[in-house]
Amino acid sequence: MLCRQCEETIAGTGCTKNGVCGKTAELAEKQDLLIGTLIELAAAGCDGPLCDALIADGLFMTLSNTNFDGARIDACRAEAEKLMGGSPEVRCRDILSLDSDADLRSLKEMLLFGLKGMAAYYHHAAVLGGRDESVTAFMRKALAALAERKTAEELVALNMECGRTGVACLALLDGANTGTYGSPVATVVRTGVGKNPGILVTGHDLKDLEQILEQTQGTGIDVYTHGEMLPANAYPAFKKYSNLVGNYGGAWHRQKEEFESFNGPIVATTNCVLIPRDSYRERLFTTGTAGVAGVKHIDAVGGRKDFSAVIEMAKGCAPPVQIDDMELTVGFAHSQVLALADKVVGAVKSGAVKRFVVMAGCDGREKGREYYTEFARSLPADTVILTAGCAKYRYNKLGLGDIGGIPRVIDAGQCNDCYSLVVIANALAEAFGTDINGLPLSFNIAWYEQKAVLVLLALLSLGVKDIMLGPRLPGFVTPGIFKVLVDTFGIKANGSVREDMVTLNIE
Ligand code: FSO
Ligand code: SF4
Repeated sequence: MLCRQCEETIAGTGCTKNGVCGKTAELAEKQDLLIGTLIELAAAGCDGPLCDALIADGLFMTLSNTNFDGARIDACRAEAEKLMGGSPEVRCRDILSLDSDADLRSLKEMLLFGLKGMAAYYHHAAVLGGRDESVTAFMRKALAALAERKTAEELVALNMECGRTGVACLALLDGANTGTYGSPVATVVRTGVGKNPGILVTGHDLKDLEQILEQTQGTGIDVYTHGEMLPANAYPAFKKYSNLVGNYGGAWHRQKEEFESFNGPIVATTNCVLIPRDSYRERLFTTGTAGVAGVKHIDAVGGRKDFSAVIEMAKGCAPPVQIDDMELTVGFAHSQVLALADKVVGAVKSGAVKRFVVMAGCDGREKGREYYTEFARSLPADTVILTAGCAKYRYNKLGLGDIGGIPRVIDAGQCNDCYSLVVIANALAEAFGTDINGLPLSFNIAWYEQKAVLVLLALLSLGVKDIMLGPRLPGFVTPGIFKVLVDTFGIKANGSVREDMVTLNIE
């Protein structure tokens, strides 16, 4: 196997025997075959709703920490073959190394990983009825392009188009989320626990949470969010459920300890799910594109999912063990921040807020990621952090306070809500008569998996310069391509806290 799609790839260059994530060589082979089949499907000119859904879901299933169930990967590939009317000549690895030139391969991998991120966002929008033919047409076109010989210029152009289409896809998802559940409002979420047994819902799928809340009402079972589901507490549509009692735990990589101490069943709706310990394996359920071999999976039937087995299990479980008891403020998506626009602009004009730092992205388990905690803690008191994604768990419990009522950590939501940060940055730029690069705004992005690759391409396509990327550079980016990123966009690799602060010009 050779997989180097995430930040934790071995030695920063590639997992070749087993993945750090737990992916085996056998599963990697199945995922490669699935990707190859999707490429063949796109190259064969397949389109239409069935084809689009299969491409989006198939790509999503191969995203890091999403699906560890080889049988479901195979089933998805079989569906694609059926759509094509037979088994294609699958050449995924050959396709990516069609050009022996390492830089061309690097650009193709960047495109493929950006597509995986786009597929995840598109899947979430589609679940709520969102559709955009320009996004699915681009996914088909770009997949097909992976099977063709392309020049570096053509591949750079495709990557930029991937970023632009990514912005459209994020906007589609934003519209689907807010159109279905309302615009998030500032909300204080408790992290302590009650005395009832609970169900823990992790991942990003809001519709799954909605169905669990509906089906759990009146059963005496409490529902808690975990990881990337925390921002769901801020949606008006979920506030009517008194059985949604708070958030338990932190980012995905701490799930093995947290799922153990939760005591009740856990529903993993998407990435990042990890291969479970035996201590909670029986209590873990997956749904949607998520999967782990040997773990119970709940499928939708006619759009509805039956969570009764989860609820029945919860009734016989002990309540969760408390691991902390704090209050977190969430819900600062674009509409809530724009409602405070006068206050924010006034604070910048008066000098009360000197700089914003976008610290969106992913968290990860490496010790070096403590850097982000230290970075947030070391920021001057007149600096405001704009965040989205599970990267926030590195600093959202530090109690960084507020500046005249403006929280110093403005949490726009999931990584799926990065569009909010674009809207907020554009609104600030308009208020100050400049462009995004002219604002007192720095970017220090933490990446882990392929949604972050798409967000990076989206930011580059918007012309954002001088992004700090870390904690390590992607293993799939060759020195030659990194030079292009540095020369064209001023991208910076992470370094020590001190150096970064100087580079970001915030001291
Ligand atoms: Fe995190 Fe995982 Fe949302 Fe990612 S839970 S790391 S960008 O897959 O999805 O932020
Ligand atoms: Fe390695 Fe990441 Fe690929 Fe898993 S997803 S095999 S950790 S590069």
